[in-house]
Amino acid sequence: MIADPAVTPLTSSHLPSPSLSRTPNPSPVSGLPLASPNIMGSDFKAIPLIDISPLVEKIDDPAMAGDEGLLDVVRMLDDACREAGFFYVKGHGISEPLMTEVRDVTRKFFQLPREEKLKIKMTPQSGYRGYQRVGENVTKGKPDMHEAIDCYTPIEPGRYGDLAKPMEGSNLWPDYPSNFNALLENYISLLRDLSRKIMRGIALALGAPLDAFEGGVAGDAFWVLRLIGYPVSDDIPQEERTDIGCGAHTDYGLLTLVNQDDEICALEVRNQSGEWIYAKPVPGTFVCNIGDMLKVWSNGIYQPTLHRVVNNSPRYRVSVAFFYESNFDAAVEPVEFCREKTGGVAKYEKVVYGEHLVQKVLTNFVM
Ligand SMILES: O=C(O)CCC(=O)C(=O)O
Repeated sequence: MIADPAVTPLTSSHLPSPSLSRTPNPSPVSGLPLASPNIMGSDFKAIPLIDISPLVEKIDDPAMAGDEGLLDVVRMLDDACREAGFFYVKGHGISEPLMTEVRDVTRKFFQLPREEKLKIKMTPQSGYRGYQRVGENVTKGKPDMHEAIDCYTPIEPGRYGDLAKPMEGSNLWPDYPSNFNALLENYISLLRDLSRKIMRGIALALGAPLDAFEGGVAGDAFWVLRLIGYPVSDDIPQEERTDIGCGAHTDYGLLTLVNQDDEICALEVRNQSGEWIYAKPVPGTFVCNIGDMLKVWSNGIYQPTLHRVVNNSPRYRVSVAFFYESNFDAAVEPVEFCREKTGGVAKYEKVVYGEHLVQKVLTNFVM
């Protein structure tokens, strides 16, 4: 395990008393805070670590209102979303052996001969699902030094009319490792539920109803899974090499949960001064960050943070990123109560999530 000075565990003793620093809560769940009106963004030097077990255990319980443990988690989520846009979670209920196994099968797949990996090659015909070689993913026009398998919520033909046409289809699963498909399907189902719960906590942190990110916004949340391998630089031919595993970007949806390699420090998050802060591995945690749709919905109260991956280590790095998004056809716009807290004017135009995604996917790959 890597020593971890950049990770600050938050505890309730670090939190201001709601009666001193927060507006009393007018949300439907009494005893929970309403987000304060100051806009996020800071020169954070560390990414907070939050033990979300009270949230995971109680958020679906109708009798949870006023629960102190849950209230603390909600406050910590609020602080983290305002200040860093990133946070680690532990106490999330996904077992560490499962997290490790998911990374292990990913690593085993990437160790296969190229011809084997290309059996599930991503193409426009596959709905942009499947395997992409090092350099095929581009961020802001530059090839990323990673290989990946991209999986998306399956889309039946015609499901969203023309909107989803380029991404229609089912996922391409490799034959080897043989448990890949079953393992990943189970993992996706667990992460969907965990993400729903964290989004309930984020809804409360904003002072919104518990189910604000359900129904027409994310009741049928679209999900994306990227299994990513970052080769050692020396293993990439000189003429193809850049120094960036994944270029600086924000994520498209609501919430991302990254299951990262336990030993390699490579994910970097930019603070307001432009410094890159490491999201060092903390075994057993997910690194979470908020995405573009949450920024639009909250009228910028919570904003996504630029991040990138640079694998300078002499070892191959693996990460598995799960993206929890709005409904594919959701038209996301700043909600009224967030507009009121931020000067009364919508800062962002309405975005149909699926259009945003398709536009990104069509420009993200060179094949
Ligand atoms: O590999 C990682 O740690 C993060 C990957 C990432 O930022 C992404 O796929 O959007």
